[in-house]
Amino acid sequence: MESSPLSGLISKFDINLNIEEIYPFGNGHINDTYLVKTTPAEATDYMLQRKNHKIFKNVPGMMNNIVTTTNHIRKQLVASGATEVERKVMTYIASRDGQMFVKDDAGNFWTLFVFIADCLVVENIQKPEQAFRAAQAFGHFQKQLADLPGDSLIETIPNFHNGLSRLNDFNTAISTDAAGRVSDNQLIIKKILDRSVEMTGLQRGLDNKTLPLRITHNDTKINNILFDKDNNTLCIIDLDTVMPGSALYDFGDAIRTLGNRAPEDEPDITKIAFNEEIYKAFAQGYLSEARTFLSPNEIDLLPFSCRYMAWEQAMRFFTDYLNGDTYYKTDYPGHNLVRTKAQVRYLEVLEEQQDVMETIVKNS
Ligand code: GN1
Ligand code: MG
Repeated sequence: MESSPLSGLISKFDINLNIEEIYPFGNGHINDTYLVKTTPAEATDYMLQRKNHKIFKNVPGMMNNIVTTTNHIRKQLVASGATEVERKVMTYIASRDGQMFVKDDAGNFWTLFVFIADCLVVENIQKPEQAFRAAQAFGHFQKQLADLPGDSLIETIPNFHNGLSRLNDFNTAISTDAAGRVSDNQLIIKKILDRSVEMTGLQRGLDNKTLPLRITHNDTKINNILFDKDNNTLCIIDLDTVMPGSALYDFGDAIRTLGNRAPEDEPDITKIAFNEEIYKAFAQGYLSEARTFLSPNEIDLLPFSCRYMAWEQAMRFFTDYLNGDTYYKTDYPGHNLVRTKAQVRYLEVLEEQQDVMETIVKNS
């Protein structure tokens, strides 16, 4: 058994493990994640995660959201006679004192959950079939949570996808200009502001209730789905932001990464291009699950939601850049600026594709 500060932390969870090795895992922008390898080789491995409590200011509330939703999904899986339930929904381990986290001496919150073995995380889908299945999985996830009362969950990050509030933060970052980066980037600022009236329409729709509030994932990047080796979807992961939101956020955020032939931080913006085939497969897969509960208005707005999420993400990356890179982990100086430019370019590409995207949704 390895002895380290991390194994000391793990011993505070209500489970006895023979730890072989603990090492950093994955590439999230917010939390720190470790794989906890155990012996014997066939024993279940675990993931240890330090939650970023500067971003998630109410970790107990967030963990309550996660446990409420995973228990709800688990019950449905069991009731429907599903096999291998522990591979289809995340399982969190409580601490020995009955909390869903362990707090260390420095005030950090740690969580422990079952590692789902023999699965793949995909960073960039190329096969339409995979996109279809990913979309079904996200649509199914929303459906599974449709009968969970929204008031049982808190807003993990208040106003997370609220375009009016994000725009406000962006304007504040511009007027504060904390890192002295405004003057060099007037064109980006203009491109974002030029679209603000159209884009904030989504939030106004939620505020005046022409768009319904549902329980949504809110971070449907493609790397938040686990696939098995036969390309079947297993499980939706990264549940930190599961909370009340719009179904449009989930559709749009998935296309933000999936519909783009280049990564979200592609430095060469000439490589940013729309993947129509993948978009079509995704729209068909999503609607195969979600058509039963979406309103006609929501369905009409699916293509718009992709532009919205690219706009919002451009603004979030750029706000962080202007603030001096305090939110997202960055790999090099200027990373947030590169990300912003890539998102703005992708937004323009989506605008060029608007008619194509609308026709595909109408025919799906
Ligand atoms: C963050 O940590 P990660 O990569 O799952 C962010 C998402 C952004 C994403 C951009 C809590 O997600 O909202 O879309 O980076 N999560 C949070 O890549 O802010
Ligand atoms: Mg993630």
